[in-house]
Amino acid sequence: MAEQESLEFGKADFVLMDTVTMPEFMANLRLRFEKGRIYTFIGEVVVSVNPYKNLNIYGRDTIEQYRGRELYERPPHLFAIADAAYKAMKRRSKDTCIVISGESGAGKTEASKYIMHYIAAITNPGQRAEVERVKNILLKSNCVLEAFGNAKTNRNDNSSRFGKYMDINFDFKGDPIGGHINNYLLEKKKEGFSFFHSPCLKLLFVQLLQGGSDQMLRSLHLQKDASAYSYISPGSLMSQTSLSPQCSINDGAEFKAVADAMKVIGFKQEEIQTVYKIVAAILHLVTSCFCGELQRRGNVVSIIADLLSTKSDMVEKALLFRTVATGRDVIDKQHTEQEATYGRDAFAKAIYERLFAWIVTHINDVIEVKNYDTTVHGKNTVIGVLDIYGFEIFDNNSFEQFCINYCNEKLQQLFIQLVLKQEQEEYQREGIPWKHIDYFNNQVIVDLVEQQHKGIISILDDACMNVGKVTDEMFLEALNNKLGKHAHFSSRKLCATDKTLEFDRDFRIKHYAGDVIYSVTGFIDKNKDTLFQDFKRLMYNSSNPVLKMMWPEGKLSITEVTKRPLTAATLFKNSMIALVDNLASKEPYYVRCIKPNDKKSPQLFDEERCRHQVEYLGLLENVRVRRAGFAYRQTYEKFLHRYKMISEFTWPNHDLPSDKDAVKKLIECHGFQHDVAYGKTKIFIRTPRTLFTLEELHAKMLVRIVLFLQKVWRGT
Ligand code: AD9
Ligand code: MG
Repeated sequence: MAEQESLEFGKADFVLMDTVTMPEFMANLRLRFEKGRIYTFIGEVVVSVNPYKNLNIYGRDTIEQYRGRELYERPPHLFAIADAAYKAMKRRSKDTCIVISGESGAGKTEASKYIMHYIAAITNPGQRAEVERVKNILLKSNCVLEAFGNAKTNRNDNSSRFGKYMDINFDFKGDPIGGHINNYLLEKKKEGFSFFHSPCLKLLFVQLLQGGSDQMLRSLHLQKDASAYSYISPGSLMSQTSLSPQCSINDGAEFKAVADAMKVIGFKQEEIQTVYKIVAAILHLVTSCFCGELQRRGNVVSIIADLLSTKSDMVEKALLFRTVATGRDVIDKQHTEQEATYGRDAFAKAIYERLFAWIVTHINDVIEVKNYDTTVHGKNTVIGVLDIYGFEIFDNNSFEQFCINYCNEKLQQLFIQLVLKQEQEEYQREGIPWKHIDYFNNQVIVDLVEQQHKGIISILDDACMNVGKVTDEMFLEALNNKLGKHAHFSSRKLCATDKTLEFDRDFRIKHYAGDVIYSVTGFIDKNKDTLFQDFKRLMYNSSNPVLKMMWPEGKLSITEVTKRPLTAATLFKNSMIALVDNLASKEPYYVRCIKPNDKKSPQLFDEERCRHQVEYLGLLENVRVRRAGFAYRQTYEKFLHRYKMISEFTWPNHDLPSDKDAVKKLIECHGFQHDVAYGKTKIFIRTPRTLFTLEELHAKMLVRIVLFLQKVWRGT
C-alpha cells in the first residue's frame, strides 16, 4: 500500500477504503482530484484523473524519488507503475506491458509520454551512444506520429486518431536497445461528408502552410494563405463538424519540430520531401472537383502528377476511368461524376493511410533490434506501452466507433482474464479460502462481434461479398435475422416499441460500458474500403521510389487481381486478436484514466461523468478483488531460494519435511503469520509491506554476507 500521505489528501489506495461502495469511491476520487492528487492506486493499478493543468510532478526530483523504489513506498504516480514494470523486467527477466485505457481526453497519451520519459531518464547510466540514439528516436517518434495522426476534436485538442502499441526492447543491463510500433485504425473519414475528410490531415496542412518555407511551398504548388483552400479555410464545412481543427499560433513552429524530428529519426532529405509532396498532393486532390470541365482541372492534374512523380495523362485516366476485365477483354470504363468523386476520395484516403503506415515502418526499421546475440548478452526483454482509444459514445456512432468499442471489449476481456478470473481461479486451485466476487464477464459481447460465421463482423463481411448492389439496410436486415435472439443486440425491427432506434438504420449493442446505438450508414463502404486497382497501378508506376514502395500490389494487372483483399473490419479484428495475444504473454500493469469533465476545466469534477467511467472501467470490482486477495504469491521453492538466508532454520539448508514447512517456520520466526496464507504449492502474502520488509531483511543480510566474505578474503 502506498506510503501514507496525510489523510487530508484522501486515501492513496482505494484498497484502504472503509467500505467498498460507489459513494465512498467517488468521494475519495473527488477529494484527491480537488487536492491536486491526480493519481490513486488500486493495489498495482494506477487510477489517474486528468488535471487539465500543468502539475509540477514530473521533474528530475520526482523521478529520483521513484527510481528503484517499491511501488508502495511512495505516493501513487505513473512513475511508480513505470518503475514496477521496469523492475519486473530487469529483476525477473519478465516481459511486461503497461495498458493505458480511458476515454478520449482522459490523459492516455500524456501518461504514455510520461512513462516513456521516466524509462528514458532512469536508463543508460553509462551514456552509451547507441542506447542514447535509440532513446532519442523512441521519444521523437511520438512527435512525428502525433503530427500525422492527431487532431483537434471537440473532446480533445490533441486527440490521437490511431491506437498505438510500442514495444521497447532492453538488453541484459536494462538499457533500451530498440523498439517496435504497431498502429491501429487511423480514423480517416468523418461521417456525413462526401469528400475525403480527415481532421489529422487538416492540421498537417495548416502546419505545412504556416511553417513551410516560401521555396518549399512553391515547389509543392501551394499558397501560404490557407483561405485559398476551401478544404481547410475557417469557413469551410469542416469547422462546423465535431472534429474541427483550428490553426494554433504554434503551427509554424510545430512544422519545424516535426521536420527536425524526422531528421533525427533518420529520414533522408528526399524522404522528408516526399512526405510533404504526398501531403500536398492530397490537399490538391481533395480540393479538385469533377465538374466535367477537364480544362479547368488540367492544372490540378499536372500538379498532382508532378508531386507524385507520375504523368498527367495517367493521373487523369485513373481519376476518370476504371479498367475492367469483361471475359477476355480489358476495357476502360468512364466513371460517372459520383463514381469519380468516390474514387478520388478513396485514393486520397489510401495515400494518407499508406503514408502513415510507411512512416511507422520507417521508424521501426531504424529502431529494430539488430544483431542481438542472446548467448552473449542474455535475454532481450520487452516493456510494451499501449495507448489506445477508449470507449466512445457519440451522438452519431458509425463503423469507427464500432471498431473502437470492440477493441475496448477485447481489452476488458483481457483485464478480466488476467486480473479477475485468473486471480479467483488460482485461489481456488491452491485451496485458499475465498469469497467469490461477482463481475460481469463480457465474453458474450466479444463473441457477438467477432465470432466466426455468427458474429457481426462475419455478417458484415458476408454482406460485402454479395455480388450486385449491397446496401447498408440489407446488412441491417441480415443482422436482424441472425442476431434476433441475442441479449446484447437489438434494433427497431426486433423491438418495435423502442423509439430511440430508427428503422432501417440503427442497431444497438449493449456493451459492458453502456448501450451504444450505431447507425449502419456507411458500414458496407467502410468495410469494403475499395480502392480501384487503377490507382494502385498509377502509384506503383511512380518514378519516386518511396511512393512505389508504398504500393507493391500495383504491380498486378487487372486480370491478375483475383483475390479479394481482407475487409477493414476483419483486418482490425485480426490485429486486435494479435494485440491481445501479445499483451496476454506479458505481465500487465494498468493505468486507468478518467476525464473529470467535458469542459477541459482543472476545477470541475463532474460527478456523473466520473461515476460512469468508474463503472465501466470496473474499478469497484477491481478494489473488491484486490482487497479480498493477496498482493504477492510465490512457489515455496522459489520463495525459499530468495529468502532462506534470513532465518537460521532455513540457512544454508533446512531439515524440515518439506519446503512448505520451511517457509512456515521462516514466516513465523519473523512474526508475519497473520498476513499470509499457505496454498498447496504457493505462499500468499496479503500486504505488500510484508514483502517489503522481507526484501529489506534480505538486503541487510546480503550486506552482512559480503562484509563477512571480504573479511575472510583479507584473512582478518
Ligand atoms: V484521445 O483518446 O487520444 O482523444 P487521450 O490521449 O486520453 O485522448 P491526452 O493524453 O491527449 O488524452 O490528454 C488530453 C489533454 O489533457 C492534454 O492535451 C493535456 O492538455 C491534458 N492532460 C492530460 N494529462 C495531463 C497531465 N498529466 N497533466 C497536465 C494533462 N495536463
Ligand atoms: Mg491520445
